[in-house]
Amino acid sequence: PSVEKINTDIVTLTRFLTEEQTKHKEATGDFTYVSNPTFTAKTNTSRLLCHALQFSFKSIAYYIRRATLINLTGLAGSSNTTGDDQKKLDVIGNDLFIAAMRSSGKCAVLVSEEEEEAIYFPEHKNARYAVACDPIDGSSNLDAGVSVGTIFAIHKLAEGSEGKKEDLLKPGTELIAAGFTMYGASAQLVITMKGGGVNGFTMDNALGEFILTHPDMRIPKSRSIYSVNEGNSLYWEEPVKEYFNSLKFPAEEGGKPYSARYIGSMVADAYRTLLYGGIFAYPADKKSPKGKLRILYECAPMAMVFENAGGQALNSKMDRMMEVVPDGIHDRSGIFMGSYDEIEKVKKFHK
Ligand code: AHM
Ligand code: MG
Repeated sequence: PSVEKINTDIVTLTRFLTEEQTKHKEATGDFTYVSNPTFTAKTNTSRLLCHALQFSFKSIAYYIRRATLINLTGLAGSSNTTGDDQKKLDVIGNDLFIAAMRSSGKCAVLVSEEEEEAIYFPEHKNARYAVACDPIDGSSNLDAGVSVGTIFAIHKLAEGSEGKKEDLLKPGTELIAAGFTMYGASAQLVITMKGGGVNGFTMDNALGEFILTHPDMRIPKSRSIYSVNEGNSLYWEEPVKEYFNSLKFPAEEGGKPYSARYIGSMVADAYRTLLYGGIFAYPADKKSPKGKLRILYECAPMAMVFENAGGQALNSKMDRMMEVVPDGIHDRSGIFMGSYDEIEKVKKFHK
């Protein structure tokens, strides 16, 4: 490339968060924001948590890339809370994430898909955050080298709380930050903060940094792509069947049917949907009346990303996903998320 085309003013994730912080000085001491720039303790708080998150993404990406070479494919011989067989990488991803949160010193309570109970870090008295994560989402795809990802959601502890699971059993509207990293051809990090936009970063393996490559992501208002496991259609409720049929068999003469895209890794299906538009759905059905995906670390963080990018996310009762309050840390929900207009169509079919 010619010299003048090389970008030397690179925005790393760390730089991005620092600049956001100074932009929002007036905001409270949140995940990145500080109320008073001289109060560095708060600044450090958010940075430390963020550094720990970044490190866990980098190290999970590293092990996934090397899995086939270092005998990390296949099952670990154990199963998690919901009886899923754990892959060796599920176990490693979980351990890496827990270690990162513990060592940050800023996380008081952690819920992971791979752990039945919430994990507490009482040794960190100043920790003010509660984190939920799915360390490796889509792990059934791992051995085939298909994209998987890590999903995370961050709440602030309630005033006076030292960290309990109730700090996470809150609606998505109270999340202070959420996002996911997809380990694909490159590692892509998508992050959003309360009241903010959605920003996408690409891992530069040589620099070891996440670089801002997709600033202020907006999901297209509509696009003729649907993403759902059609193998479940026998069990779908009528409105769901009718909605998807309407995409495949357009009512108007000469209308063009939608394209189908389903990877079976929510992060990858969600990332494509965010960039290209369309809909991703995992509806509740007659076989799984509560749905498959988990509210705390799959549905709510994705809903926050989609809403902040201008899209919508609903559960199978057509409630706003962000307002759903789970009773238990591993509760499930049906979900429809995607382009604004596409979700409006889903609502029409449910009236
Ligand atoms: P996991 O967390 O055990 O990997 O399961 C979640 C995954 C999602 O990534 C994906 O959207 C869905 O399960 C696919 O399920 P199915 O194989 O039933 O289509
Ligand atoms: Mg998952």
